[in-house]
Formats: sequence, C-alpha cells, structure tokens
Amino acid sequence: MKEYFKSIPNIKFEGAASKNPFAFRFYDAERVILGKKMSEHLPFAMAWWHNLCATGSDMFGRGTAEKSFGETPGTMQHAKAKVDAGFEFMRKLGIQYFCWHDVDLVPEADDIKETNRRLDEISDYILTKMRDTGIKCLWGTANMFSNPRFMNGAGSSNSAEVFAFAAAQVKKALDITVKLGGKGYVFWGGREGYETLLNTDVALEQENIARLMKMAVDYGRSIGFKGDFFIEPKPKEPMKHQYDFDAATAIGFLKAHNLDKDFKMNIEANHATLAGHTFEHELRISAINGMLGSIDANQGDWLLGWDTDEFPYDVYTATFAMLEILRAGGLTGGINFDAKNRRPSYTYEDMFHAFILGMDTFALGLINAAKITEDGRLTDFVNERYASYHKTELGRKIISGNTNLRELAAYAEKLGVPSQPSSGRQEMLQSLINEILFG
Ligand code: XLS
Ligand code: NI
Ligand code: NI
Repeated sequence: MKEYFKSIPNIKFEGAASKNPFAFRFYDAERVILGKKMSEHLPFAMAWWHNLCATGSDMFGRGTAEKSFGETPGTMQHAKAKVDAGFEFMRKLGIQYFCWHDVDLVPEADDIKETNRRLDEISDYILTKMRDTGIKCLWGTANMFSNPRFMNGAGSSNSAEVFAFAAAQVKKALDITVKLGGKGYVFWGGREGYETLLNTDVALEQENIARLMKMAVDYGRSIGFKGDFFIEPKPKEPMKHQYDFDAATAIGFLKAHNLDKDFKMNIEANHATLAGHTFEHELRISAINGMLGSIDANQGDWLLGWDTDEFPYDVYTATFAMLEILRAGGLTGGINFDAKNRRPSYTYEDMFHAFILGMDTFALGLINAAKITEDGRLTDFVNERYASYHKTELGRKIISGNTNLRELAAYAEKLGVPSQPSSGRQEMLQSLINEILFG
C-alpha cells in the first residue's frame, strides 16, 4: 500500500517539555480526566473538504497546496487516493472520526444517477478502510451550495425543480451516512437565505426548508437512521442574510416546525463570532435547550469579517467551550476540525502541524475546564448570586410559578425599595480563572 505521508511518523504524546514538532504536548488519549479518557471527552474528526480537497485557492489566486495524491483530480482514482491518504492521515494522528459532503467524496457528474453510482462505489471502498482501522463516520451532509443550480438556495430555492434536486441529494447523502454508520446528518444552510427582500418570499422559503427537513427525518428514520440531525447555524456568507442565523434562531425555527425532537445543533466557533456571539454563548444556548449535539472546531480572526476557518489556537476560548461541554455532560456528536491551513502553509507537514495544534488546544481546554470544575469556586459563586430564588420564600414562589403580578406588586409596595443586588465581581472572577490556569 502506498504511503502518502512518508516523512511523518505516528504522532504520539510526549508531554509539555517535548521539542518534537511531530508530537502532542497536551493531548494524551489515554489520560483520564474527570473519570473519562481524553479520547472520549474529545471525539476528534477530520473534515474531508478542508483536509483532502482544498488547495488554498481564494478569490485572488489559485491553490498553493498539492492535493492530487498522485492521481488526476476529477477521476475516481483520485477519489480513492484521497480515501487512502485520509485514512493514513487519521491513523497517524489517532483521529477517530471523519465528516464529509457528497461531492468531497467523488467528483460530481453531469447526471445525478452517475454521481450516485460513484458514491456507492467510493462508500464501499471507505467501508473496507473503516473495518481495517476502526475509524468511524461522525456525520455526512449534502453540498447544496457549490453547484450553480443552488444559486438561490436549496430548500429555499425559487425553483421547485432545484428543490427536487436538493431532495435527491439529501436522500443519497442519508443513504451513505447510514451505510457508513454515521452518528449524525448535518444541514448547513449555505445558501438558505437571501440577498434582497425585493425578490424574496421569505415565508415560503422558510416553510420549504422545514418541509425538506421533515422529509429528511421521515426518510432517514425509514431506512434505520437512529442518529441526530444537526443544524449548523451561520448568520451570513455566502448569503447576506442566512435563515439559521445563530443557535437561538435555529432552535426557534425547529420548535416552530415540530422538528426539535430529531434535531440538535452543530455549533461552529467561527460562525458564532460572525453572529456577534462567543463560541461559549452558542454552546450554552444549545445546551440549555437540550440541543447541544456536535461542534465544528475552528476560530476566526477578529480583524477579518469572514469565516477564516483557522485551526483553534486560542486556549481561553477552548477552555470556556470545554467548560460548557462538561457542564452539558458531553456531546452526542464530536469535535470536527472544520478548519484549514493558512494559504502559505501548503505542505503535507503543515497538515499535521495544524491538527497537532488543534488537538493540543482542545486538550488544554479540557485540562483547564476540569481544573475550574474541580476547584468549584466559580459554580459556588454563580449559585450564591442567584440564592434569592432558592433560599427565600419570594424567590421560590417566582420560580415555581406560584405567584402573580398582584401579589408581587403588593410585596414590592410593602418593601418600598429592594435591597441592592450583589456585585457581579467580574474582575475578581477573571483573576480567579487566571489563578486556576496559571497559578
Ligand atoms: C461553512 C460550513 C460548512 C459546514 C458543512 O461555513 O462550516 O463547512 O460545516 O457544510
Ligand atoms: Ni462547519
Ligand atoms: Ni464554516
């Protein structure tokens, strides 16, 4: 069997003092933290598109990275070489899962029947690799944003024929997800939005997206898909207004259309910041609604207003994200590196450096989040801050729903003025975090 990344060894944990660039300093798969192995807390996944397909091309220039893997792009030989290279890559890093779009796996043909035949062929091949390595499918999805037919969206297209093609792609992507034993199926509404209200029937578009999702649930369940459907919210890019703006919007949409039992959120860090939120905000909103499913791990750049999809490097953000994930009792999905190398980092070595960075950053996040959890002072502070709802008769009446405006108004009048709420102590708490992390 051809080895694609010959110069790169299996990446092992060597500890913080290691100077080896091809080793983990913090990610130690077997280390037990809060009763679970790091590898169970951190079900890492490789994104087929960024890692095996993207060459670093952008609006201003063509690719810098060579991803032909010795075959001609656009052929099934190339598709198979990507499978071989991808599995070697994941095995060398100890990555347990992968995620894909239909058109990442095979070149799209002019005729959908031929594309589907290619998907059957490649998924047979992927299955043999999965059996050999034990690596699993985290989720699959249909790319309903690259082909020009989706210029106005997929479920939200103005064209019923395009809607039918979207349905056909979702059906096939679900077939392949089930065949590969995927834990989830993702809807990222790439072009499900609009540019101008002047030409858009927003109500019909949103209802049609819900119809497509409902059909996906019905079909998926009918072929034995037991996993979660995920919505991956994003506020903009490529469209000006995207309907799944953020977690709160997507959750409201799912509830309005009775889809909330089958769907959870797939939260992407860079999408959170594009929506004007922190990553941890989106995780918290999902978790408190019982819908924290999976994450797309990456980070944006505060100076750039788009989805730069950088590998996670910011340890504070990873710490607060892992704190939310621990509080929620873990993810039903996993941690998919929807991230790409910077364009000038174009070699095979850089692909490994990027994953080492991302995996070590999340390992640090987990280690730190466990320390904050075990320390307990943060939780105690928050509990104490809301004590008036738990420790007084008035508070208990309010949160159990056993009072009304008349009774509360009478209470307020008797009181005259409320006592001062306690200080938020933000700066003290930030110092506390630094003490736990670096003390
Ligand atoms: C794009 C999205 C996309 C989804 C999968 O911004 O992050 O990559 O994760 O379609
Ligand atoms: Ni994503
Ligand atoms: Ni994204």
